[in-house]
Amino acid sequence: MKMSFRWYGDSDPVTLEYIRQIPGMHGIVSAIYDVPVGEVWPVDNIRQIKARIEAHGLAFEVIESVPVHEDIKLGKPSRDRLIANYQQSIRNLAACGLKVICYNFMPVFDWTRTTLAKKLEDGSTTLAFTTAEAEAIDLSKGISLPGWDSSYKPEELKALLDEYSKVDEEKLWAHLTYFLQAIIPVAEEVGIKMAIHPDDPPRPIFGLPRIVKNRDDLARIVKIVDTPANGLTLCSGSLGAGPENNVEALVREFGGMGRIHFAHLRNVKVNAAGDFEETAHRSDCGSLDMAAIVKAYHDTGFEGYARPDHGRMIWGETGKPGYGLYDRALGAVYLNGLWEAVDKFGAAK
Ligand code: DNO
Repeated sequence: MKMSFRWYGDSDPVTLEYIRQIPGMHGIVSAIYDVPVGEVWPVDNIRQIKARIEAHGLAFEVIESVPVHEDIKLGKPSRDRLIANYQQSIRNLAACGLKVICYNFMPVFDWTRTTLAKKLEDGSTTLAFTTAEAEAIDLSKGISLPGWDSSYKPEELKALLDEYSKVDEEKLWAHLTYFLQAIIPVAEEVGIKMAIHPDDPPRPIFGLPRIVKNRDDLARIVKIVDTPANGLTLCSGSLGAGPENNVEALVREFGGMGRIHFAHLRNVKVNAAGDFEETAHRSDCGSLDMAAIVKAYHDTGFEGYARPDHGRMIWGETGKPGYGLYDRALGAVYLNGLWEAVDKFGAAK
């Protein structure tokens, strides 16, 4: 398991200098943030960020994310040009030594929370989601959410939602299939592993279709193009917020098939209705047994990349919700500790 840390580039208050001081840190997960969605990522930009990261003694082998343009998800005629650009970005990233590309296929909204700073008993704050609050959001007034790299103006959002009103789940599956059939052969040829991120939360929101929610969706995806280059980012927190999902079992099934290339490891406290708040990484803080999940990775011989996912805000830190330094660093050290313990004392017979 290669422990990694997400870094948002120069605008990130968490610096590479700090990240390299976290024990057991292998590398950085990042992206090119100044190329518009749908355009090709130039080799020069990739080389520059890679050189900066490597100058800090860290590897740069994972991209999160190369975003998928909405026209591809909508299946519009313009998708062929956009897919050709995506293929070229894959080639350029491979030429610079990148190994894994994380992406998602969520219409319009990436990860969604209804509260960014819910106060916990210990005084820390965390991200949370309730369906009741999500349903109360009036999309006609526009919306700005933390997962977005850019927020839409109300009229743009309305136009996009209108277009999606004609796309049901099966259409979205067809559009994902078209995309994967075009990009996976390119990824395979140049030695890149694609890793789709699950929907977060793992259910339809705002009436939009979502198709990466549970075991059956993941099983269907890996079959669309049945080759290791068509793989998964297994996000314990996203899938774990679906009461029907057993994350440990998912790791055993898809890790056992060699299809998990990137592990997002975080804990959530979730109720039977799927409302949840994010917690510290330790098992006793949330609903997920993180030790069992890490052991499942170990048992399946996982050699891919992992990162502590969101953290709470602790010790007075301010910054990008979910992406402060302290709680994520604690998470990384805890997860590496679990791994070391399983490795030395708990390996499967
Ligand atoms: C949230 C992240 C997601 C993820 C994308 C992948 O914190 O895990 O935004 O980066 O869904 O494309």
